[in-house]
Amino acid sequence: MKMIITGGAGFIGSNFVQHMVNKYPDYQVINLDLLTYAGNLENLKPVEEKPNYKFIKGDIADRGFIFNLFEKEKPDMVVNFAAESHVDRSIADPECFVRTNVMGTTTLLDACRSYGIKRYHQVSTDEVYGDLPLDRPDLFFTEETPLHTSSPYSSSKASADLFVLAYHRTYGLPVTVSRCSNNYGPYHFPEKLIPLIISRALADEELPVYGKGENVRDWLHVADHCQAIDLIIHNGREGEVYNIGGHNERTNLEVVKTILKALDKPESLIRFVTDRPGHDMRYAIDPTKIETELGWKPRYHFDTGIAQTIQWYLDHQDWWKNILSGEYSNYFDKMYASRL
Ligand code: NAD
Ligand code: TDX
Repeated sequence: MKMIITGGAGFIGSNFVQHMVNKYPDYQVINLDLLTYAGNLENLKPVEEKPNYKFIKGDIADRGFIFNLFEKEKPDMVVNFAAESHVDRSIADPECFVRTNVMGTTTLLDACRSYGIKRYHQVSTDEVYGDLPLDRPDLFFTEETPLHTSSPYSSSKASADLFVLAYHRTYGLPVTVSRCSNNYGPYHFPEKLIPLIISRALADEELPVYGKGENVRDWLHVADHCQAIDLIIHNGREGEVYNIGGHNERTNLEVVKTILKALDKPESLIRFVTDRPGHDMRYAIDPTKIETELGWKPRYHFDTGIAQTIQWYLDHQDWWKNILSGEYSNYFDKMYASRL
């Protein structure tokens, strides 16, 4: 089995590459990543010497490059993690979200059509369903929930999902799609809420909480996401969408306070700032389909998972301090200037 995993130098992709390389020594894993600001080969250190692992730098939206690569490698499977992934960046500058998330996906799909594929898997997000109201805790996203996006990011992801499913119906391409809730865990880029709060709290810096901090996210440990994708690519039915989530809903304020408590830092660091435009109120996944069809169950409860994650950031300060001192160093001042 030869797999191309795109976006394998990012947060979830690098966790998935490590999972596959270690679990399936007889699979050949090719990590294809453009190494944007979010891609980091440090994330692959634990597997970079393994004989079943190879890294290739390239752009999923570069048609000539992708077709040459498929002709040469003839992959059996493609798992597409590559994306622009940060909602705030999509609000500031939507265009590259269309290029990578939509055109990158259609380029990969066209290469799969031309060269043949046993399985194309699209890593999507619960954000394609829009949001749920805070006063209806009985409501959850199922695979039948209509797509109803809020941000340029989620719109680009929903668009990609529609192309993937259209290529199944129109051309019979063997595809699957997974829509997961918010991930947390090792190698999470420090622009996202949890690592941003951990790294800033450790430096006794102000912690920006959008609006009143009452928005709810359904947190899943990245290892549980990887295990779910492993099950879907091997046992999932072609043409199907699978939601992934573990019923770990928390308000943003609860998450921030949990981190402060674990780090023994004062809540006075919290600063309520101007809200994200179009900010989704609540995400909550109904995972019944993947649990009953594929026997998936998350291993991590948020309380233990977040404690382990905080410890990982304490043990790997060089990893995130390197990022904070590099190309990313001006990001906070630029992005938050109008909010603070
Ligand atoms: P990330 O931003 O950490 O990583 C994205 C990776 O894609 C980076 O390594 C980057 O270099 C690479 N990349 C970007 N543009 C590329 C291009 N044109 N060609 C090749 N590589 C390119 O993102 P993440 O948080 O790991 O998310 C991975 C996937 O999972 C995304 O598709 C995202 O939509 C989805 N997802 C994320 C979450 C979450 O909570 N982070 C939840 C559900 C779904
Ligand atoms: O500084 C902040 N302050 C704040 O209050 C940041 C960065 C975020 N927030 C809020 C916004 C959200 O309600 O915290 C929540 C989580 O924000 P993000 O970490 O930016 O994640 P979110 O917007 O929920 O999207 C994430 O989950 C779904 C990923 O980034 C997406 O790629 C994934 O599809």
